[in-house]
Amino acid sequence: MKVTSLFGSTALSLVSYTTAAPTPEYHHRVSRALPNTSSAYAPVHVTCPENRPTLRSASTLSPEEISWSDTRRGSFRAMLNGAGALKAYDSRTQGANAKGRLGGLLQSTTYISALGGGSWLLGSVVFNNFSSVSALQEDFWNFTSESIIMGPPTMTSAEYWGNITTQVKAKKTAGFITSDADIWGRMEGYYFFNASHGGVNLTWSSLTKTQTLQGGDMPLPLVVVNGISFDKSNDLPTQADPIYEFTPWEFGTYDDSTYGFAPLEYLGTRFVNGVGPENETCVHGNDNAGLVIGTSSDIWNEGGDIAADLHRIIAEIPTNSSEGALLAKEYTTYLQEFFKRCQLNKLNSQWTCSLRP
Ligand SMILES: *[C@@H]1O[C@H](CO)[C@@H](O)[C@H](O)[C@H]1NC(C)=O
Ligand SMILES: *[C@@H]1O[C@H](CO)[C@@H](O)[C@H](O)[C@H]1NC(C)=O
Ligand SMILES: *[C@@H]1O[C@H](CO)[C@@H](O)[C@H](O)[C@H]1NC(C)=O
Ligand SMILES: *[C@@H]1O[C@H](CO)[C@@H](O)[C@H](O)[C@H]1NC(C)=O
Ligand SMILES: *[C@@H]1O[C@H](CO)[C@@H](O)[C@H](O)[C@H]1NC(C)=O
Ligand SMILES: *[C@@H]1O[C@H](CO)[C@@H](O)[C@H](O)[C@H]1NC(C)=O
Ligand SMILES: *[C@@H]1O[C@H](CO)[C@@H](O)[C@H](O)[C@H]1NC(C)=O
Ligand SMILES: CC(=O)N[C@H]1CO[C@H](CO)[C@@H](O)[C@@H]1O
Repeated sequence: MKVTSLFGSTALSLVSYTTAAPTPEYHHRVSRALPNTSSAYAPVHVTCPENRPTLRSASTLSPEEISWSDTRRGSFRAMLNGAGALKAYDSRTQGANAKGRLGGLLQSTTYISALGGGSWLLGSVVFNNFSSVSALQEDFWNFTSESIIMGPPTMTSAEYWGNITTQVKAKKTAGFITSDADIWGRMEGYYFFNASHGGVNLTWSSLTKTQTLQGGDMPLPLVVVNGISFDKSNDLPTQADPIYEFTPWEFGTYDDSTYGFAPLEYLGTRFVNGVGPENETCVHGNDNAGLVIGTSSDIWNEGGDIAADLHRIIAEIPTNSSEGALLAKEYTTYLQEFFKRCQLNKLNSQWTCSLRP
């Protein structure tokens, strides 16, 4: 069972460059906030932007990423684990800049990627305006509750589950696929995003609208997801299974099976030959930040069945969570659905995709 350990699986890696971007001055206790997209958890159909969203082949970096990378430079690579490591590498941590210490490595890093519990840490840091781990420890994190199932100490379990259920139900009612990852991601939202309603209206793509990312004042956060086909969802992923990634701009994979990326802000839009059709709307708000980290940490297949476990545990909570339990049971994985509904024509590299129900 993974639910009782908040950092059940943690993987975090940094890719650094030799020439550090200038380290900006950080204050530990500034108000942390982000612009966001929709006000509720449910994605919405919107008029597509003038430049209709398109899928792209994975043969190059995204144009946005190429231009962003000009804001930070350099060339070495490190693989590290956890908040302790992050803290030690952060020039804002007291004592981290002393002789022989590693403070500043984080500030000179270009990419920071995370999987599973590592993505909770990464999400918490970047969605609180690239707060330092020290600031989060002082001002926000509180992992004293008995388990993540009971909710943070600032709310009752009934309020926690009532709100999560309402949010996920709104998405389902709006006609979108929901799964255990939605519930799981909402749970994490209340622990890791210092925003109202557990950051219900934070989208991963909204990072691109922050001054901190635009100005190159933080590394590019990448969330990695191990894919596995639905019929093997109770097994561990193998080397043959694809690895997907969320960047602030895109979602996709370099894996041969797909080898392409979709614009994250419009995830869920139907694409025909790689473009959102002229006569159709675009889906907006499907890249909820909690859902992104919930997807990365949706690892219940390691010796169990996340939906069944969640269903059982939620049912044991002394609150009216029967609806939450029902929602958790519907464990269609949305990534699965996404790629089940995507067809790549290998001859012309054109895709037809849909994430709509
Ligand atoms: C984000 O952090 C930067 C650096 O500390 C600060 O200048 C900025 O005001 C913060 N933004 C918000 C919205 O708190
Ligand atoms: C985001 O959600 C919070 C809480 O519901 C709300 O106060 C805020 O206005 C929302 N922001 C936008 C832009 O909808
Ligand atoms: C969390 O939000 C509260 C209230 O806005 C603020 O006082 C606190 O500094 C925030 N914590 C962090 C780490 O940003
Ligand atoms: C966490 O919450 C509990 C219960 O409200 C409180 O007693 C404790 O002091 C808090 N811990 C931190 C580190 O804020
Ligand atoms: C839970 O939802 C209720 C109703 O929308 C709201 O009043 C309350 O503030 C929410 N609680 C949290 C902690 O977001
Ligand atoms: C858009 O036009 C295409 C081609 O005419 C058609 O197949 C499709 O059903 C239309 N979609 C909608 C939502 O009307
Ligand atoms: C609990 O949820 C169920 C399912 O929505 C509902 O029918 C029932 O009225 C709720 N019970 C209470 C006490 O709120
Ligand atoms: C403050 C901010 O950047 N809000 C944005 C939220 O997302 C919508 C849709 O992309 C934008 O139009 C807003 O500018």
